[in-house]
Amino acid sequence: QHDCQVSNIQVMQNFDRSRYTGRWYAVAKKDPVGLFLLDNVVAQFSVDESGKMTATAHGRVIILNNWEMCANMFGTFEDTPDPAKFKMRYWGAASYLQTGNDDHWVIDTDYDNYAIHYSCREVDLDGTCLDGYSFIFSRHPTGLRPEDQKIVTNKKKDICFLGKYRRVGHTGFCESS
Ligand code: FEN
Repeated sequence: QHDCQVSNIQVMQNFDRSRYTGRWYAVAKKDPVGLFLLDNVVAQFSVDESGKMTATAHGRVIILNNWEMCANMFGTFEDTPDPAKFKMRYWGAASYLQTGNDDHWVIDTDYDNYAIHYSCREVDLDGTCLDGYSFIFSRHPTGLRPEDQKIVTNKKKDICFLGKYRRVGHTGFCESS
């Protein structure tokens, strides 16, 4: 299970997208190569009348000239044969924000407290992830409950990102937008 092959990574069984809707606070993240969200990351997932999943996210970024901005991002999800694996197209409300099309996998969640997200952008020749990112989400802005911490640590190990996360601070920077 710890061969770090992207193709062997276990995702959430019987993922229920409707239970996943609503607000999630990022409490930790593993960054990809390149531009990303710095902190104050909050995501909001929705499922529309046709069952399609969409999401918005905001987070603090620092653009040229050291300007602090709140990046408002949008994502639409394309289903795959695995209910916990999606393709996510994303873009920003502002034109300077990068757009992309990433994998979006839900590794584990209890829907009410924690969720572990994973995205590998580039798989190496040996099958491990060369460039990827991951969010640890909590329903609580204050962080993970102690009883969820060991589950999350084990999952970080399973996806071979243990030790690569940084805590995501919430200062209220993006709360006004
Ligand atoms: C996710 C789940 C909910 C929906 C979405 C998510 C992903 C968001 C991503 C954001 C990327 C941000 C970028 C910022 C940027 C998974 C939370 C959508 C993938 C790429 C800068 C910084 C500095 C600059 C220009 C742009 O472009 N930042 O000068």
